[in-house]
Amino acid sequence: DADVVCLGESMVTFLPSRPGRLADVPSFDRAIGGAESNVACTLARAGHTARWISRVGADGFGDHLLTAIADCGVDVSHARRDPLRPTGVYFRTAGDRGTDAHEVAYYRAGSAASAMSAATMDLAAIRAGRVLHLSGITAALSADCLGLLRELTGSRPAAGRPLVSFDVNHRPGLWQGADDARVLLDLARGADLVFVGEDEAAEAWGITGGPDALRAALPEPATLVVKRGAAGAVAYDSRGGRHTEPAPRVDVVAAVGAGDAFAAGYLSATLRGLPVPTRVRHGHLWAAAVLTVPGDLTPPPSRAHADRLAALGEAAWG
Ligand code: KDG
Repeated sequence: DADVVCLGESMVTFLPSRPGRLADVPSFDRAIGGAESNVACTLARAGHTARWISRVGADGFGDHLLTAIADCGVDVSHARRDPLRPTGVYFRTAGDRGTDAHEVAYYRAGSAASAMSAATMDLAAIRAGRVLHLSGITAALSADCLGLLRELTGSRPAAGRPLVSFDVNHRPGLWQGADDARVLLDLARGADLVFVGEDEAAEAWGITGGPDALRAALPEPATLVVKRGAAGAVAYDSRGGRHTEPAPRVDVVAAVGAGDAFAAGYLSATLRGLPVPTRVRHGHLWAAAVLTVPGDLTPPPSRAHADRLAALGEAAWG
């Protein structure tokens, strides 16, 4: 079975041919997007076995997504086609260099993936990996998708159950006044490993007291990783450990996808049994690779290269 199963909607993404407001951009180039498939693709490119589970329409965009994700080496055999609902798409602007400021326009309401539910998905296939990676984006797609996430995050650790990894991925544009704060906090409480950005936590939950305040609000997940952008990350482990790891300095081209790469790097090191601080360093290194390219996805550093960089002394970091 797979090392990691990633479940969530992927979309055909339209990236602008030049910077500017969505209203002014004359043309777009096609790419693929989707936080969970980004994690699956990045892990597969690093030699892990990764399965992506979702639904796409029986349309050309669905064909494109399945092909592009499979081309990364991901097992897409459990992704299903929905003959009645379309593949989601989204458009975004490039953002200002070095910032994450960009406009996003989603066309995904009523998409094939938004109809995923606990009753209609193959839960055994979803739980068949060593790690199950989920994100808060899925919770915002529909009541059925939220029910599916609740089912997958609700069970206590038991033999044979995958480690449940949850990236909060708060997307304000998808929630539209729904109860995002409570829903995302509840889901995070049911996961074993949680990734959250410090800014994101302030925006979603109004928690502004820094990493320790977040751990106080989220004591349940065995591991909580609080990402602080250029300031690095703090990981809290199940034994009361608190690990602060600075991030390498990079010249940021585009921030989109960096969180997914961070999760993938962290999970890769977790699967390899490396210690928590090294997992965070791998997260930083894989994120750095994506931060320096315009798209969401780029191959991660080789294992040998990442291991060498992760082993450098404190002075080389931050
Ligand atoms: O993490 C990058 C994602 O935000 C992007 O690929 C699109 O999944 C996406 C979303 O729903 O915003």
